[in-house]
Amino acid sequence: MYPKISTNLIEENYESAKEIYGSYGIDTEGVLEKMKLIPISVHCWQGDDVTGFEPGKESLSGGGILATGNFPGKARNADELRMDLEKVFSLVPGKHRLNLHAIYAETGGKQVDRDELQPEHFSGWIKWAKKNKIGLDFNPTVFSHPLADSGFTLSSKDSKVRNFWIRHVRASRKIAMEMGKQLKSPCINNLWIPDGSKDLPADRMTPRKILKESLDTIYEEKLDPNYILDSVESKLFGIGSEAFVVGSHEFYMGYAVENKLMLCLDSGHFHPTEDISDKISSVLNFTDRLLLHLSRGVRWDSDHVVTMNDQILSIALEVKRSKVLDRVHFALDFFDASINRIIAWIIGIRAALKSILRAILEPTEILIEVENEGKYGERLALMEEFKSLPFGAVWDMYCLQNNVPAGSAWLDDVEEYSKNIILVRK
Ligand code: RNT
Ligand code: ZN
Repeated sequence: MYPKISTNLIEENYESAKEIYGSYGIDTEGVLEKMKLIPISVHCWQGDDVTGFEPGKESLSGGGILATGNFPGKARNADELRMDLEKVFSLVPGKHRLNLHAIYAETGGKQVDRDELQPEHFSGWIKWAKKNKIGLDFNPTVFSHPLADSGFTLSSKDSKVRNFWIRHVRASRKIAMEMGKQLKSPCINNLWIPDGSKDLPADRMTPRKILKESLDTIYEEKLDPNYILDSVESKLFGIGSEAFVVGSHEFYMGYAVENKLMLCLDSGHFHPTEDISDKISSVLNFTDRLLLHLSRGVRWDSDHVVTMNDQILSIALEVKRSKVLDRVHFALDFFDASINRIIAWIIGIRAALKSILRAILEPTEILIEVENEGKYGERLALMEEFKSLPFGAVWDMYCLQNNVPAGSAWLDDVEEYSKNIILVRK
């Protein structure tokens, strides 16, 4: 049994936190209301180590990404994955979204290649999303497939390979559009491809020209932004693409700006000391919206579970300070197979939400005021003091209002679920 915080204590603590924040001009009630409008796009792939349900596939392969660990009980089919997700959603405050990949299609055991996928293969997910009143986001899966084995997909010099992937991404846009239409909430269709090479290429220009042409073919069809929002995700390197990645940051930044697409910044896709928080106010001067993949790289793009670390906090603070909460979409992207997958999910979602809440609670106006007066010592002093404001008491209230356990009590729920459901899976 993990300690439970009593409702009385939560209310008492909240009242004093409200007063302290109030003295800095922050209205905690308003902040709690605002939190209700911020969805996190929860990635389905933490539930099965990015395996998906294609008949005969047992694990993720290729693409330069890797899920390590062998914790028992990963979801083996869509029903199990949905059940696990329901558990997860029941233990985090707020209303969120689910982010699917094309490999999570339900084809009734039939082999349907990726370029033939249709919205009907996702009708189970759409039905489930309707029932649970959540929105869906989507991703074409351009890895874990024989036609991705060469390390090149949309930038391949082989037209057979390239055209297959063009057809797949186009099919994905149709699926995403249907999701957005049926759920009455625009579906973000995010494209990430693994293309690149292990060692120094002699020609970097040709693959990038080919990728640009493939993208032009994919996005030439204009689709209704009320249903679908297209985004493109860059990367610095991957396993097996250490020397060269075709879809680099500059490449997609240029492409997104020129073609009015959304850019996706993954917090694990830059140099290990490079922080994506500083990019937010730059990118949003040139694009309408921004998708963020929150992840935690440990020495490399290792996709560790998101925690409330400096990186995630500064991302949240930048979004708040730049007043762009309505133009930024928060999504999660990690896959840890070494610990209980339900716990991994919940840690990441709660950490992201806590960071966002803590950022919204920051008395930013005061910082800007002293900054404008040139009082830089005071600015730094206040930033330090604000770190120990009682955001935890507001977080507990947010949990209470949303009927989910505050503190660590959610672990008891997961333990029960794991014992009865997860650990009995073979
Ligand atoms: C890979 C990208 C990409 C994937 C998911 C599974 O480095 O981050 O977003 O993690 O699409
Ligand atoms: Zn990502």
